[in-house]
Amino acid sequence: MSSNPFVYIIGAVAIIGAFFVFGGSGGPATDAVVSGTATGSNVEVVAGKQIVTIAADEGYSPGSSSAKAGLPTVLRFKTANSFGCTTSIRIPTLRISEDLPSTGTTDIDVGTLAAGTLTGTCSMGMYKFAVVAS
Ligand SMILES: [Cu+2]
Repeated sequence: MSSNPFVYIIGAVAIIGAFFVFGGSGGPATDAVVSGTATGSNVEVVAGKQIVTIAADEGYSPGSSSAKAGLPTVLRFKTANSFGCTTSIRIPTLRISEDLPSTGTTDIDVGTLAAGTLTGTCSMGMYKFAVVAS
């Protein structure tokens, strides 16, 4: 028996909850969707949260992303019929170890991004990705 539907429900509730917290306060310009401002094209800021989208298949694409330091950030991994070891994410400095579905979207919360380079790898340490924050 799979617990996956339950996980999706929890995820959906969390996303909706975050929407209320960040989107429902009637706050200032932080609610705006800002794309491509001093960040890479795979990086966007939605309601104050920075989202770095990385495709995992045969390696990670893009291998290096440019982001802004000081923003709460999630790495959004996308897989589409991916079966290699790239579906197993390791970010040693944050003690993150997470498996991706072979097809789907997985957000990994990396907290508020510090200036510098955040590096992750596949489970074997063979493929790498980096988020360079400044
Ligand atoms: Cu590998």
